[in-house]
Amino acid sequence: MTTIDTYTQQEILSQPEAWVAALEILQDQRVGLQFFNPDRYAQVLFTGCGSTYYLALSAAALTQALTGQPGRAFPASELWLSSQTCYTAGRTLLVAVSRSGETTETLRACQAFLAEGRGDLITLCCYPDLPLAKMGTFNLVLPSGQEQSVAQTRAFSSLFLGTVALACLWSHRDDLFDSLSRLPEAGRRILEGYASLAAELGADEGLDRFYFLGSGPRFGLACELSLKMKEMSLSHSEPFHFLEFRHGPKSMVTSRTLAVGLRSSANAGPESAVLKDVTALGGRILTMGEESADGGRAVAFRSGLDEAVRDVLYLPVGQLIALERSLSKGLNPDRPTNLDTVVLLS
Ligand code: F1P
Repeated sequence: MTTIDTYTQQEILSQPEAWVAALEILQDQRVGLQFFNPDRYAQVLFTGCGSTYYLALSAAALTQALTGQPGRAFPASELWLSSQTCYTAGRTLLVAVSRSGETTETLRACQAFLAEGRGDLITLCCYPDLPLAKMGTFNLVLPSGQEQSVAQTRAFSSLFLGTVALACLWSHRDDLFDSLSRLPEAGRRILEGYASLAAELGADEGLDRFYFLGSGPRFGLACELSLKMKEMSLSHSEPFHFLEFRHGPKSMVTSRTLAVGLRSSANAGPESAVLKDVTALGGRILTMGEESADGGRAVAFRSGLDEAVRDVLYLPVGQLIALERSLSKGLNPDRPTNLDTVVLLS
C-alpha cells in the first residue's frame, strides 16, 4: 500500500473496529428496533443522498429478500419533490440514512413524511447532535462511522451494517443477527490480504475506465464503489446489474477496462459468464466474492457467513483501489474535486 497517510486511508483501514462498535449499539437497541417490524406497514422505504442513496438501494433489496415485505429505495430529493411517484396507499416505514444527519434533501423528505402523517420514521446517522438524529420515531446513531473525509467509507459500511442488522431482526433471523459479530475479523483479513492487489490495480496507468457489476443487494454496493472511483480518483466509472452489461454497455470494453464483479454465490454461474465476456473482449476483470474465481484477479472472502449478511465485505478492496488510484494520480482523496462533505441547500 502507498505509504502516504491520509484520513481516507485511516478510515478505510479502521472499518473493522468501527463495525465492532456499531454492532455493540445494534445489540443494545435490538428490542426497540424489532418493534418496527415491516409486517406492521404496507411498505418499507429507504432513502438517502449520493452514497447513502446507494446504501438505501442495497438495504431495500436485502430487507425485501429476508422479510418478504415490499422494500424500495428513493433518493431523498424524490421523496421531497416528487412524493406522488414514491408513496403508495397505506402506512409506510421510512428509514432515512445520512452520515452527517444534516443533508437538506434528507431533512426535507423526512419533515414532509412526518407532516403528512405517512407512518413511522427510523433515522440512521453518525452524529447524535445533528438534526436528523432528533427527527425519528426511532433514532439510531452509530458514532464509530464518523469521518473527516468527504468520500464516505467507514460511515457507509457502518451504516450499511446497521440496515443489514435491521433486516435480520425484522425477519426474525436471530441466527443471522448473531453471526454479524464475525464480520470484523473477516474484514481485517481481507484488508490485510488484498492491500497489495488493490495497490497494484490502483497504480495501473494502463486502466482508464471501470465498471462495477452487482445484482440484488449488491447493485447498490456496485453503485457506491463506482462513486468512490469517481470521487477519489476522477476516473470514468459506471455500475450495472451483472447481466445488464451485455445489453449495450459492453460495447465500451477495451484493453484499458477493468470490470469489478461483486459476484454472488447463488448466481455465480451467470455472473462469471459476464466477466468471461469482458475477458473475451480484451478487458481485465477482478472478481470479488465468498469463493475464489477461475480466471482474472480475485478477492475471496472465505468468511463462512450466510450470503445475506456478508455483503459489507465487498466494500474494503474496492475502496482501497479508488484510494490507491487517487494517490497514484497525485490527487488528494480526502478532498475530492468539486465536492463538499455535506450538501446544504438554502
Ligand atoms: C450525502 C452525500 C454523500 C457524498 C458527499 C455529499 O451525505 O451526498 O453521499 O459522498 O459527501 O453528501 P450524507 O447525507 O450521507 O451525510
